[in-house]
Amino acid sequence: MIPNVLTIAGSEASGGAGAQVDLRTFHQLGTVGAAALTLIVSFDPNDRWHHRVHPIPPEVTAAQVEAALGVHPGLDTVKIGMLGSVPMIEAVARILDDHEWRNVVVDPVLICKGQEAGEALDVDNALRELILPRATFVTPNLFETEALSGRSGIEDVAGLIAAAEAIAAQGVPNVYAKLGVDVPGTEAVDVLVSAGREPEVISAPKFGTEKVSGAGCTLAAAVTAELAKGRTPSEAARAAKQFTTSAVAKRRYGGAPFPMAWQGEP
Ligand code: PXL
Repeated sequence: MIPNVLTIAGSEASGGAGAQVDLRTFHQLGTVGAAALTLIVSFDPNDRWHHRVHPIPPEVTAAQVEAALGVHPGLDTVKIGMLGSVPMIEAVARILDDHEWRNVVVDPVLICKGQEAGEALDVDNALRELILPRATFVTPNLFETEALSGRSGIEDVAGLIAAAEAIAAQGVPNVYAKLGVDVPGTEAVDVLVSAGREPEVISAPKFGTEKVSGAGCTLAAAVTAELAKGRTPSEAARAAKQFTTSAVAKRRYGGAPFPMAWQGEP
């Protein structure tokens, strides 16, 4: 049986991030993807690639989830991507409560260029209060790790583990935190903190020094697919790291100043 998986995420029209990346990753890793959209992002090529964010009404997102669950009754693995607003976060918390999910993978996307800082703070608090306690696996980048743990100035793996443990202490069974490309060194270093296990350091060589659009979405979607296939959190994390490293190595350049991760064949 090929497992079904669902992403609840934003659309990014160029295909370099969000639901488009999730669906490609799900497909590439042998799962059948469904997608419920939360918002629509259109970069503005005439205004420094500013993200124009168009929200979708939360009840429309809930209707999409209802449709996906109706078609795929065994669906029990979901990835949560960019939610963008407090009402959407509240609606997704209800969606998470109204169905029995085995795996809830949360990519805690806090801000995207173009959002107001005040709005981002509200989203940060609502994610922490309403989504984190319902997650089985979260995948914060460095900025999100600092925001969700309340610790700033993380610059090495020890600091990353301590912050991931602080997030885990908020009731998340698996926290996969990423130092990212901006921290000096030749390796892209991540950590997995899972309840009842020693922290694991998962690292791979960096390919270049620039940020690659969709790398974070790829990682979280790959974890989602691997968990749906029955892998343990540690196995899923390692497989996802390998898949994401490969997608970054195969990145594609176009008219934007940043490349996008590519999950398919070269
Ligand atoms: O990479 C974060 C992200 C997630 N989801 C959507 C996005 C972005 C960044 O551009 O547009 C829809």
